[in-house]
Amino acid sequence: MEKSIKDVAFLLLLSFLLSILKSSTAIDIITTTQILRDGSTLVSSGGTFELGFFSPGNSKNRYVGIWYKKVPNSAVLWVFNREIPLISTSGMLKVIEPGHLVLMNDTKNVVCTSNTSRIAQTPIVQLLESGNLVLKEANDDNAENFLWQSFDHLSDTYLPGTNFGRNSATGVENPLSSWTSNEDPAPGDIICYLDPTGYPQAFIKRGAVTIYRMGPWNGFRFSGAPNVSPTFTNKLFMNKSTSYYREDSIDKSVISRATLNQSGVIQRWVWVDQTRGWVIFLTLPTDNCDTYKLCGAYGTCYIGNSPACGCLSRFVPKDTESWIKGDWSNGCIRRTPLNCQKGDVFLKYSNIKLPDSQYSTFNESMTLGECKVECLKDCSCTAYAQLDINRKSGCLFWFRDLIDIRAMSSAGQDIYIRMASSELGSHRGSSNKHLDLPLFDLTTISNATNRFSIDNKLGEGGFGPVYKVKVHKDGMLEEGQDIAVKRLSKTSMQGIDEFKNEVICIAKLQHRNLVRLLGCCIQGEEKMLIYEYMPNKSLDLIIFDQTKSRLLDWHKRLHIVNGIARGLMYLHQDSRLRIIHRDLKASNILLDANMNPKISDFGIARSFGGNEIEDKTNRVVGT
Ligand SMILES: *[C@@H]1O[C@H](CO)[C@@H](O)[C@H](O)[C@H]1NC(C)=O
Ligand SMILES: *[C@@H]1O[C@H](CO)[C@@H](O)[C@H](O)[C@H]1NC(C)=O
Ligand SMILES: *[C@@H]1O[C@H](CO)[C@@H](O)[C@H](O)[C@H]1NC(C)=O
Ligand SMILES: *[C@@H]1O[C@H](CO)[C@@H](O)[C@H](O)[C@H]1NC(C)=O
Ligand SMILES: *[C@@H]1O[C@H](CO)[C@@H](O)[C@H](O)[C@H]1NC(C)=O
Ligand SMILES: *[C@@H]1O[C@H](CO)[C@@H](O)[C@H](O)[C@H]1NC(C)=O
Ligand SMILES: CC(=O)N[C@H]1CO[C@H](CO)[C@@H](O)[C@@H]1O
Repeated sequence: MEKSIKDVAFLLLLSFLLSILKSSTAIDIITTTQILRDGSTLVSSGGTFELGFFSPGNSKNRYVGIWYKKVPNSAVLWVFNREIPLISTSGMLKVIEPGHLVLMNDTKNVVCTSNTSRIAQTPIVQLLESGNLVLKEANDDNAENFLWQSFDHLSDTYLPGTNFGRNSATGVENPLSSWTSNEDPAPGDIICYLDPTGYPQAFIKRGAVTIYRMGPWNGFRFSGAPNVSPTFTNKLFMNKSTSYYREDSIDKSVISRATLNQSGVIQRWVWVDQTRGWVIFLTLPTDNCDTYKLCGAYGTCYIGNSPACGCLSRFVPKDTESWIKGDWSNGCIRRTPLNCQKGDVFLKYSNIKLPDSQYSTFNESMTLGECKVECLKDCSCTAYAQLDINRKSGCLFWFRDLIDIRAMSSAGQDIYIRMASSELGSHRGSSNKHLDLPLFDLTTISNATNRFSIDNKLGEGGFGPVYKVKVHKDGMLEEGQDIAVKRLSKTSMQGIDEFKNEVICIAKLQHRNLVRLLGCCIQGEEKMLIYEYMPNKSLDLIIFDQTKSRLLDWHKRLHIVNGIARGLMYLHQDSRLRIIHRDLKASNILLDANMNPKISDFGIARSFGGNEIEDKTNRVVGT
C-alpha cells in the first residue's frame, strides 16, 4: 500500500516534469493530425521566429503572422490571411491532404489557403529558422521540392534568404507590398518589385505611378542604392526565364529586416540588443533626388544644390522658361545636336546613379572598349556603361533618352554618353599641358570660408555659390587680400581635363575689363575657381537700386559702358581665342573699388579657334 502511494507520487512527479519539458520544447511543425489554435504558436528550431495569431494595432481582427520571438513587441514580418481577417479567436491553422495549408474559422469555413498544386504523401508545415514557413513532404528538406513557402508570398518585409523577384517555380511575381494601415495588413497601394525589362532594376510604385527606381544591378548592388551592409552577401540571379535578387546573412545572429512602409520608403532595420531597440541604418529612397525622373531627360540631381536639378554638362534645358520656374519635367537636350554620319563620340560622366535601364540591352562578356565600338555602330545607341563593375566586364546599352540620373555622394558609376564630335573641344590636346596657374589647397579654402558657411557666401552664380575669403597665410597671395571663390556645383559633370582646359582658357584672357582668375582648386569632387574680389559687387545691385543708382552719375555710367565694350572687343577680336560670352547681363558685370567694370562668369562662354569665322548656334542660351 505504502509502496503504491509512493509509486503514484512518483508517477505524478514524472508527468509534471514531462509537462514542463513539453511546454518548454516549442514545436515548429504542424502535421495533418494537428491543429494550431489561436493562443498557441510555432517556434522555429533555434527560437528566432514565432508564428501565431495576432491583432494589429487597436484592431480586434485576428491574423496569422510571423514575428521575431526574441524581440519584444516585434513587428510582424509576414501575414498569411492579409486580406481576410478572422473576427474571432477561434481560428484554426491546419494542414490537409494532399498538401494544403488552410486557415479555418469556427464554422469550419476555409478563410485562407496556400492554394498549392503540388502534392505530398505526408504533408507537414514547418517554420524554419530562416523565418520561412514551408509546406513540404515530411522528410524532404530540399528547398526545391517545397510545395509552398511563405518566402514566395512576401508581405511588406524582406528577410535574408528570400528570392525577391520572380518565383522560379511558378514564374509568379513576388513583390513587397505595404500594409494598408497599422491596423490592416491588407496590401496597400505601394509595391516594390523587381522589373526584369531591359536589365533588372527594383522599383517602388504608388498605384500606377513609379516613385523610385533603385537602378540597374552592377555586380555589387543596385546602382542607386548606397553601400550594402557587410552582415550579408547579396546577388542577382538571372536566366532566360527568371530573375531574382537575394541576400543571405553572414552572421546569423544579426536580427534585421527591410520593410516597405506605408509612405513608400524601404527602411532597413537592425535590432540592437544592448539598447533593446530597432535602429534604421538605411532608407531608400535616400532623399528627394531619388524621386523618379525628377530632373527629366539628361537632367541630373545633386542634393547639395538649390535647386537640386541641373542639366548634365554639355546639355541645356529643353524649355528654359519652365526650367527656370522649377518645372524640370521637359529635361535637357544636347547643346550641340548629334550627327551620327559625321561621327559621334562618347564622353564620360562620373559618379552618377545609372539611368533607367528599361529600354536597355546588355552583353555580359564584352569589354568596355568593345562596348564603345558596338554602341558607336548603332546611331540609336545613346550611351553605354560597364555592366558588372565587380568582374569589370559586360556592357549595358541605352537606346532612348537617359532619364532619372542623380549625382551620388559615394560609389557612383561612370557612363559614356553619345555626343557630337565637336564637343570634344578644340583644346583637347592641351590637357597634358602644364597648368601654370596657382593651385590652391582645399583645406585652406574650406577653413577660410569657415567650411563654406552661409555667412561668407556672396551669391549664387549659374554654376554654384560664390564665397568671399580673406587670405591669411598663403605663399601665393598677399596677406589680408580678399578673394572670391566660386565653388562649382558637383553636378557640373565636367571631367577634370575639361575643367582644366576651361581654366587654362580663362586664365589666358587678361584684360583690365575682365575679372581676373587667380587660381583654382581641384581636389576629389571639388572644383573651385578663385577670382579677385570685387568690393562693389555687381552692376545690377546698383543700377536697379533706387538709392544706389543715384550715386552713379552719367560720367560714371559712360565709364562703365565703355569698359564693358572694351572687354567685349577684347573677347571678340583681340584675344588669342575668340570668345562669345553668351550670358552678358548686369549681374555679370562686377565693379572694383574704383568702379571699373569687369566682365565675369564665363560658364557658358563659347570659344572658337583663332581662324574660325563662322559657326552655327541654333539654341538660345543664358540671356
Ligand atoms: C466563416 O467563414 C465563412 C466564409 O468566409 C463566413 O461566411 C462566415 O461568416 C465565417 N464565420 C465566422 C464566425 O467568422
Ligand atoms: C489558386 O490558384 C489558381 C491557379 O494558380 C488560381 O486560378 C486561383 O484563383 C487560386 N485560388 C485562390 C483562392 O487563391
Ligand atoms: C532558370 O533558373 C531556374 C532556377 O535556378 C531554373 O529552375 C530554370 O530551369 C532556369 N531556366 C533556364 C531557361 O535556364
Ligand atoms: C516611412 O519611412 C520614412 C523614412 O524613415 C519616414 O519618414 C516615414 O514617416 C515612414 N512612414 C510611415 C507611415 O511610417
Ligand atoms: C556578347 O558579345 C560577344 C563578343 O562580341 C559575342 O560573341 C556574344 O555573342 C555576345 N552575346 C550576346 C548574348 O549577344
Ligand atoms: C583656420 O583658420 C583659423 C582662423 O580662422 C586659423 O587660426 C587656423 O590656423 C586655420 N587652420 C588651418 C588648418 O589653416
Ligand atoms: C557706389 C559704391 O558703392 N561705391 C563704393 C565702391 O567701393 C569703394 C571701396 O570699397 C567705396 O568706397 C565706394 O563707396
